[in-house]
Amino acid sequence: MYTQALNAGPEAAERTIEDAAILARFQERIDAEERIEPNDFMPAAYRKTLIRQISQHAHSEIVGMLPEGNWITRAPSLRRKAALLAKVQDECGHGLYLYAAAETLGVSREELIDQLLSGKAKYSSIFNYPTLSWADIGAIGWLVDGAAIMNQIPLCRCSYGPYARAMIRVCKEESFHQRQGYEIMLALVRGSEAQREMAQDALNRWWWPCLMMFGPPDADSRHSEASTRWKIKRFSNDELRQKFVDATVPQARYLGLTIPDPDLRFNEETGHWDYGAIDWEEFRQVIAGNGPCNADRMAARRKAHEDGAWVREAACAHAAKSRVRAAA
Ligand code: BYC
Repeated sequence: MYTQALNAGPEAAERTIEDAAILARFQERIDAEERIEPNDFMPAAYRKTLIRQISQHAHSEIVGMLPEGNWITRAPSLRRKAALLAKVQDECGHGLYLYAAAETLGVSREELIDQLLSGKAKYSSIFNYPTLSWADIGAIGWLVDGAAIMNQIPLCRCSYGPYARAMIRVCKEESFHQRQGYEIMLALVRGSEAQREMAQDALNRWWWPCLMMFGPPDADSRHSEASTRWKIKRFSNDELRQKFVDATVPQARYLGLTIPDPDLRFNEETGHWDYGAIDWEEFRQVIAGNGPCNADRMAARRKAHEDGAWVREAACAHAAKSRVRAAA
């Protein structure tokens, strides 16, 4: 790079060397585990990848309210309804912290919402599957929130301050969600034969999509190299997937349920559970918009946005009035 710059003339060379020094200083800060804050220098690519990941994460939390929200009116008891309501509200709160964290990078909330509603932005593949029975609410809490915790605990140490701090509270709440899900599963497996079968059926349907939540295999993960160098990611997609499998197999055994993978076996040499091949074509189809519920999820979000237009207008009118009063 330096030779190239020198060939381009002394001024360009000086600029390039200066830029390289600034970039090297940024990387030194990352390597020294310093937190990067909104007003600090950051390379454009670092900003871009954070906006991408944080906004996808925020969209996932918001779209993630839909599969479970579907069961609030059908929860089997008042206690279950209260817990599910609280969980779904927590997911909404997570979405809002995350949009606020993304806004610190210079992108507006409107832009982010437009990207989601126009289908340009991704959200987690897992929320494009249907919730067919009450056991699915147990399976989501146990497995989906369990996978989310595995992915998000390391994000509490992410190099970008506002994202890392948001993750601390999110993880505490996800931990309650995971327990409430596991407790639903426990009640079902201790119930009638039909309830046990319902729990097994939910595990059968959610297991593989949960493994896909961690993203493509490391060899196909296009953002991993840079995100790891910048300490946004602390573990690779495959490492986190393995940690999730290792943690979840004993939990399934305790429930007396069978993980739907004939190739699952404990590997004495590695000390990990080996699992079977993931259907990556299904994953590609789901993130391309062709999953079982993609169209429904987007239609629900668009309708909610349209129905909420009057709230945004009223809030803007109120804010404008307050500004006029403050200026008078
Ligand atoms: N679904 O290079 P890669 C929750 C995309 S919410 C869809 O490995 P990266 C909860 C990826 O975006 C859980 N897309 O990417 C809420 C990229 O596409 P683009 C959400 C996926 O970023 C309610 C491409 O594939 N959690 O917990 O290094 C109720 C290549 O991937 C998925 C987060 O968002 C997927 N599963 O790694 C209950 C956590 N996987 O952008 C629970 C934060 C990958 O190039 N995010 N893609 O078009 C992350 O940690 C990382 O973004 C990922 C992917 C591990 C997901």
